[in-house]
Amino acid sequence: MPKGRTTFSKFIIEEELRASQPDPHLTALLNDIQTACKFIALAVARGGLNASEAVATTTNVQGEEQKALDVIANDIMLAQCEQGGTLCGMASEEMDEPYPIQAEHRRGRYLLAFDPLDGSSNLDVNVTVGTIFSILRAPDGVCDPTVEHFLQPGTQQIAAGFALYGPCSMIVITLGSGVHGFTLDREIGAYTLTHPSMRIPEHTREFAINASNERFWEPPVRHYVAECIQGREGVRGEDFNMRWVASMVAEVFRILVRGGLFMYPRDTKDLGKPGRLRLLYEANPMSMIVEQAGGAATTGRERLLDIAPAALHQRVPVILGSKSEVERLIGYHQAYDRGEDLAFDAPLFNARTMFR
Ligand code: AFP
Repeated sequence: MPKGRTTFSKFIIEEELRASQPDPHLTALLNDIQTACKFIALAVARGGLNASEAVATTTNVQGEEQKALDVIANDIMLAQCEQGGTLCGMASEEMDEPYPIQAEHRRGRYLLAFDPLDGSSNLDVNVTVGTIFSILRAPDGVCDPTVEHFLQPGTQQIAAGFALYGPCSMIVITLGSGVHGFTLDREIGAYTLTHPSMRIPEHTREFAINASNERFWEPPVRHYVAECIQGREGVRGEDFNMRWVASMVAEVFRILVRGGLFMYPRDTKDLGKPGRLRLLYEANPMSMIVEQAGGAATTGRERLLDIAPAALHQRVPVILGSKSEVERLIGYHQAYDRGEDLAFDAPLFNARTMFR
C-alpha cells in the first residue's frame, strides 16, 4: 500500500478530530460497520463454493425471495454492530420489526438502518452486490427504540454509506462533509482511501432504468426515456447510453464515478407499492451520498431526504444522479401535474403525447 494512503480507520478518527462535536461512539460504530463489511465480503466471495447460500430458501418480510446470504449478512451486521455500546437499536430490510440490542450489551445513542445485501437476486449470476447503511441519532433519553424513533427524514442522517462486493470490495461513506471511497487492500486487510471527495459529473448521457416496466411508468418518465432513446435525432441532440445492473449499489457507484441518472420511478405495476425501493435503508442513505457528491435525489415530485417516513419498510419512487438530469425530470413531472402536454415523437414507443 503506498505509504501516504489513508486507511478507513485512520480517516474516521481524523474526521472525529476535525468534527465540531467529536463523538468517539460514531467513530466506533463506523469501525464496527467496516468490520462487518469485511466479513460479508468474505462470505459473498465464496460464491459457488458455498452454492447453497446463493439459493433462495425463504421469503423476507417484504415477501421477496431471501437467500441464505441475505440472512448471513444480516446476522453479521447485527453481531458486529450491537456489541460496541454505540447503538440502541437496528432496523433491517430482512427484519419486520426493529432489533433490540441484547441485554448483555451497553446501549448507545445511535440507530442503524441497513439493507444487508442489496442486489442479492444477482448472487447466483456473480454480479456486484453490496450493503447499504444509514446512521440516525435516537431521540434523547430513548434506550428502547420503537418503530417511530426510526421514522426520521433523511435530512436527520448523521452518516450514510454502502459497501460494494464486486471486482474489488469497497466502502463509500459520507459523514456530511463530502463523499469518500475506500478500496479493500487484502494484503493488509484494510479499506484504503482511493476515491477522496467524489463528485458526480454535472453533464451525463447515461441513464439506468428497468425498461421492461415501460408500460407501467408515469408519462413524465416515459417522456424522458423516449427523448434519451431518440438521441441525436431528437430534442436532446446527443445519443444516450443505458445501463441496468439491478443492483442499486453498483448503479450509484457508477454515477459517482462518471455521472448518470438512476430511476426506479413510481409505476402502476403494483398499485399497493408507490415504488420498489425502501426509504429508510436504500433511498435515504443513497440520497445523502448523491447530494453530498453534488447530485440530486427526488421522487419526481419531492426531495427524497425531506420525506417524513410513515413506516419502517416504506417504499418510494427514486430518481437520483446528475443534478441537471434530475431537474429535467422534476420539470416533466410538474408539467404533467399541471396538465400540460409535452408532445413527442418516440419511434420506439410510437408517436404519442404524455397523455395518450
Ligand atoms: P434485490 O436485493 O432483491 O436483488 O433487489 C435489488 C434492488 O432493490 C435494487 O438494488 C435494484 O436497483 C432493484 O432492486 C432491481 O429491481 P428489478 O429486479 O425490478 O430490476
